[in-house]
Amino acid sequence: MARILITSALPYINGIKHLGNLVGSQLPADLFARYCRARGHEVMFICATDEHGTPAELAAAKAGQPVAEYCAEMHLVQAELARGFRLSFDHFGRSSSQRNHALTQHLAKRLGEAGLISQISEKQVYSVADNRFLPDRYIEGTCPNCGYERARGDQCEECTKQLEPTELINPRSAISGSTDLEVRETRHLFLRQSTLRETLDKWIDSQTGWPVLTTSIAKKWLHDGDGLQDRGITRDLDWGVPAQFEGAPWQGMAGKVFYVWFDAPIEYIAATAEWADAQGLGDDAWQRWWRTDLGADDVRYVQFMGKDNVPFHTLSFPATLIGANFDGGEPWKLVDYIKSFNYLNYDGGQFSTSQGRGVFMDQALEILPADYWRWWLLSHAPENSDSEFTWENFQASVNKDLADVLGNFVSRVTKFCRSKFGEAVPEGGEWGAREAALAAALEGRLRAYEKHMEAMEIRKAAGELRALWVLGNEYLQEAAPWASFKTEPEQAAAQIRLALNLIRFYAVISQPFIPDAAQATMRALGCEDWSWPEGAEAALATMPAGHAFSVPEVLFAKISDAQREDWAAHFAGARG
Ligand code: B3M
Ligand code: ZN
Repeated sequence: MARILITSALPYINGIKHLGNLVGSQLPADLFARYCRARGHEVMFICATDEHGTPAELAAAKAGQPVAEYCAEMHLVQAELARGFRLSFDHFGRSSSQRNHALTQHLAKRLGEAGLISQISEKQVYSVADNRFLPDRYIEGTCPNCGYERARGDQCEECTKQLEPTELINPRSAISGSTDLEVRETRHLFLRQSTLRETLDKWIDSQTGWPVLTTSIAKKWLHDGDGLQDRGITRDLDWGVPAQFEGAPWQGMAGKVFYVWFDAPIEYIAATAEWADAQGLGDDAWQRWWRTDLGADDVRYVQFMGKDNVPFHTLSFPATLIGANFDGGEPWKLVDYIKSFNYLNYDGGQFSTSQGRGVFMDQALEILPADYWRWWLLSHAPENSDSEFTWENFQASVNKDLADVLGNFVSRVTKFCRSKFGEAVPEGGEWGAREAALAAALEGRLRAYEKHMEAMEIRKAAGELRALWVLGNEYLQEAAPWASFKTEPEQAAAQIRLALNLIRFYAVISQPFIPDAAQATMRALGCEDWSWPEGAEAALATMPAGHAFSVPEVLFAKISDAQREDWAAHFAGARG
């Protein structure tokens, strides 16, 4: 049994997330967390809403609400949707929590004491029309790196480059659209990342087996151009973690807050402390996950995120944690593996929050249960390249994989048994060569499935799972218990006994992908034994003859052409 710490990138508070956001971090993280728990590991699975910075302020202003109130409400909305998608967080925290305020200031102080923070008077974009500085997302313009026209002041979404607002070409205010902008002086704290360049480079080189997508992005920003730059970690904003606080090793930061990307990853740790608080546990309960001197040395830490988040997780956040350990400071747990994703596109274009394009989490659950979405999204996860959601593809996958293959198997076997033997596992008969061959085939594929799940190769894992479901259907077709029943009822009984146990086997191994269907199946089977199959043969004898069951409701309904056309038309425009 291992100890596995899993974090998903924190969804911004600025509205309901679309399916592209979901499949880029929270959902695959949940798949992995569920799998690790099913294998008996001790798991801590953490997520939170990312509540600071310009995304939060802009969204609150648009909603006409005070930002604190907006965040509190939107956190509840996002938490409810996470539950709807069955995201099994141990804790879903808030980056605006007291815990995160305290920890962010504490780490900043450590960095300051280690000489890794400097105060720099810098030029910032000031909007005359808006009467304020325009940090980060308050400013938009053309990316100097790739030419994308809607780059934001802190990062270009297109090429992932981290930017300074003053670098944008043709800048405009995101508040008023005004181009009447000036550059004015303001003082800020800078994290001296450049001094950590070699340390970070060596650390990344020492990580084995990271996905190419992750390392290539990190290496690019370490070495391209002038290399890793020092980053401003404070902003002229009201909402956030105050940069001037009691015991701070600097002066002059009153009225400023830390940059959202400085405090957001720290919330991974703070949210674990929030979890401990909520459980009524002491600090040692969360520290054993995060401090290698306090028990976290045997923890494996895995992060999930979209590719645009990679620079912050391979460079900025490690810089914070490594820096906090300077001069015999505090040894914080660094990430062991970063699983990053490309983008999911929507029907020939991009999902877009700002333009309301695509299917959003609330809308998805209004039309179909979570499992349908989980299965499609995970089996089409944008791992090696961008992938695309189309309604045709969605309909085809659901109807074929879930309804025709898995659902049909469950329904045929349970109904046949009810009509011929009654609602209990039948007795009599023995396995023949066909059953032994099936068990061997299942075992081979199960081991492949485990291997892909452990490696977080999600599409490959989904492919193996589908193949496992197909094996059952093929077996049923060939064994044809409805025919053998007439001449050799004992043989049919043995076949159905195996098939009923195979349904349980499917429920247990499919649970990380489709938890609701797995639960419903186990309930119908009257079985509470969720133990992971060690060997297929033994697993197929879990429920003995005489074990009572009932026929479950239809597990997956097919999507009709009319429904598909309806949804495609309904979601074609922007969200209202
Ligand atoms: N909220 C960005 C995003 O959702 C950001 C992630 C923070 S992870 C610490 O893409
Ligand atoms: Zn760019």
